[in-house]
Amino acid sequence: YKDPHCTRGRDGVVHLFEWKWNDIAAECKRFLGPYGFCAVQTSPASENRVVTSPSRPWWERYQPISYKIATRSGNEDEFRNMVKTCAESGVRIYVDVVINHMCGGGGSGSGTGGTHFDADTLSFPGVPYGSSDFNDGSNCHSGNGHINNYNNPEEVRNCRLVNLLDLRLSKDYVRGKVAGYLNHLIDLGVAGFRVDAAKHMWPGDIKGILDKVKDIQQGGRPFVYHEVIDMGGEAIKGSEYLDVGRVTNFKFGIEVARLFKHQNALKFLGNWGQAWGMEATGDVVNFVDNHDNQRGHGGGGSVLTHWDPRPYKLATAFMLAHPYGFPRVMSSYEYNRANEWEGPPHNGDMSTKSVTINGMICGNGWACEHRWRQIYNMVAFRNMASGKPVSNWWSGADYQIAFSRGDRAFIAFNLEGYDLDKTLQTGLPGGTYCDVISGNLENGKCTGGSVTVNGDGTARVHVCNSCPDPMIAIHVGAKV
Ligand code: LAG
Ligand code: CA
Repeated sequence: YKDPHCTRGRDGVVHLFEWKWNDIAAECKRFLGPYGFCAVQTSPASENRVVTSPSRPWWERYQPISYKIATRSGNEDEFRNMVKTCAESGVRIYVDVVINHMCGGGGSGSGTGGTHFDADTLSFPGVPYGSSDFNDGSNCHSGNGHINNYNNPEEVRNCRLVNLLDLRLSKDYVRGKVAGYLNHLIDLGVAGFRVDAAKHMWPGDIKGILDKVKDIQQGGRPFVYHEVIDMGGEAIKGSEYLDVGRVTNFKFGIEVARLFKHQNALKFLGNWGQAWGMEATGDVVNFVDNHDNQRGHGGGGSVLTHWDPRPYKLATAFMLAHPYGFPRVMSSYEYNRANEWEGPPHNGDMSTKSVTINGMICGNGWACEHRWRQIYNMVAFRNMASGKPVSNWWSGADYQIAFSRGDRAFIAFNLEGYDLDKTLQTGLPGGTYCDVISGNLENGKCTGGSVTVNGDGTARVHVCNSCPDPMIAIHVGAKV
């Protein structure tokens, strides 16, 4: 379950949060394929509750009504076409799967696919699930049916998370229905799953489900990564899930936020990885922020987001430059930050707006961090450096570091209050390289800065401090 199944020479997944299936298809073809991304993480594909108060929040997609593929992102035909188009561009699809629960308790109505439900009687005819398919009553002993105590694993896994109707995954019937949904997605060509709310499910139940899941069409087990919010200090540990996949590494974003906000010295990054209390490189999916914690949900905490572009680009570039873990790039939309619940950019009828492209930049309120030069060029850097360890580690002052990836790539950061101007060993063959942070290699010329590497691999490295992006990055794929 730990292999992301990237096609040759690719690495990293981008979360195209709330994008429509048709827009993802177009993006695979025109951008993600050509620029070397391995995969896309989609928003949940299963039919969800239509929440009207507040009006169509992003989080309604975490309230399943059935396993029919019918959401604001599109229908099954559009989904199938997306997977096919992305595959033709060499890009995999991982789906965010919500299998711990159905919708919130109370009320009835129909979902985004028109399927009826009754959350008072625990009736979901679209699956179908009835009251005996939920943990309420017999399995949850918290008193009020909710999770009150995060130090009690029984409660965390058998009671209602924010009042969401908790599925009885110990039951073979329920496991079979969930596995049926995952197998349907595999039939549609997906290569992996981001498992929502995994902390709220027993690892043994997850194994029981995955045992019923088939191999992916590309061959092998699906890539499975579990959302386990473990920042230390709670009863449930991410390490409990490593037999059934990787875990989302929440410590990563917390630590890089401190580093790139000048609260912890960059020079300590010399042993970045497991020595920092994080899981092994093959066990994690790393991210600077995700759709939850960028708006204070899902563990919250102090993370960098696209709203603070300068440190955000530095932290994301570091994530992509360093070989530790499998990286996930966030791609957000803009909204009124006073209303963190706001759904994606929408038309008058609440349908999601399409992503428009003006040159390299997205319009219609889509932030598209993955199209920022400092980010997409670092995906290329990572692909070029694949398999090469960190070498030539250098740290000068507290907030000045540089390292190579073998003889393939080199990066330097300077968060001190003065320029970095030093001769350093880059490990690269002699020649002139474009700094892919300040520009691109176009028609044999650098549109931004460049670095001249001498025959012995040394180069005079100049990194400004007050410029927009106080880092430089060079690699063998952008040599003049
Ligand atoms: C997660 N982790 O295990 C996510 O980190 C978390 O953000 C998800 O909740 C949760 N799993 C369920 O998939 C999100 C929103 C919640 C929202 C929930 C269901 O963060 O705010 O809850 O999705 O839509 C909302 C209301 C609650 C209400 C609940 C049920 O905010 O007040 O009780 O719906 O009606
Ligand atoms: Ca549960």
